[in-house]
Amino acid sequence: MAQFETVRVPRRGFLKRAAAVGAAVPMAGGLIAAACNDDGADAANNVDYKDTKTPAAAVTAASQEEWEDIDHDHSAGIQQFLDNQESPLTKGKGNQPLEWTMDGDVKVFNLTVDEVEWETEPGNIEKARGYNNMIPGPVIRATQGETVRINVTNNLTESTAVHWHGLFVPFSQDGVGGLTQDPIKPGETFTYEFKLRNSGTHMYHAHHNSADQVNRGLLGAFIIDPEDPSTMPQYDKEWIFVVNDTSLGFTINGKSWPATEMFTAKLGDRLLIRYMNAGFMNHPLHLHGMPMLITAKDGWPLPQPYKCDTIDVAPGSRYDALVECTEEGVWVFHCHVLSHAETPSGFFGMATALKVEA
Ligand SMILES: [Cu+2]
Repeated sequence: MAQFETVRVPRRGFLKRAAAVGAAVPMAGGLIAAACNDDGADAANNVDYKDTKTPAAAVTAASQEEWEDIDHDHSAGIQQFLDNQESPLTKGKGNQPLEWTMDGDVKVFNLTVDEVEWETEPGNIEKARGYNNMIPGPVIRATQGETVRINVTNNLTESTAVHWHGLFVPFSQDGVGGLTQDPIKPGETFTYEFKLRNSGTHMYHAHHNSADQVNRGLLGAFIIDPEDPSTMPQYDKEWIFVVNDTSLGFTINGKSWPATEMFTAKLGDRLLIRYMNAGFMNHPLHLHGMPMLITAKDGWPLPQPYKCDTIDVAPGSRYDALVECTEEGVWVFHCHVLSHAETPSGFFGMATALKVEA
């Protein structure tokens, strides 16, 4: 592991960092960073910014870095991020809508649980797990009152089970391996079926060896539109915003800056952000430029919505936030535990932007 006290991040460290981040592997529920110390000089540059001990290290490194290098690296990172919006710098994209078929009145979805090689930032490929080979998993969407059937095929090398996080379901369908069902063994398919009783921003995720399975990618959004649309705010655009940490680094929708996706809205749009956290840590997510109106917590409408510019999303929780896009610009959007989002080399990890254009 890199020794933070002696670390300096020179200009070339900007690219070097990607390799260092890729070297961390989860083990026994914790994190062991194995830097690519192929030679002494490179070892000094291999700062693992994913490590939770980073803040002091970042400050030390900053004080040792030439200010011109800091400026250069910040600009270079922002340029990479902007380039990523024109042409993605990494392979793979999560949160894609999940197709369904109808069997009578039942909406039928198919999920596979897969071992995946997932590129979180340019050149950094992690041994991850994903539903339908993507991180976050595909978005399951249906309307309150519908009955859904979800066929889950386990392609992992270990057992799994799927929990429907936030939904009213019969006990037998709650997806806790060893409690509500036998775990789904490698190669097996298990079918869940239940009626959607409560609307809102929910999730599905592994609930078997879950500290490892969820943290390495087995989580997706489960959006249930209300039967009566007047029970939630009207919106023009929707941004599903899944954060994660530790095993795959600090990510938004499975990607780390500069590979995170910028969201574009038009001036005057009402944007609904649906936050969810698959990680081990709280992430106070901060949008520049405009306030957010928090309208729901864990899928339940708040009796008294409130405005804020930073919303602390705890593991497992969801928030609905409405943004009136009144201010033109490219507004940075990042976790305000700043060690999850910035280093002396500029943004990394949990950072993106909201572009509001005329
Ligand atoms: Cu954070």
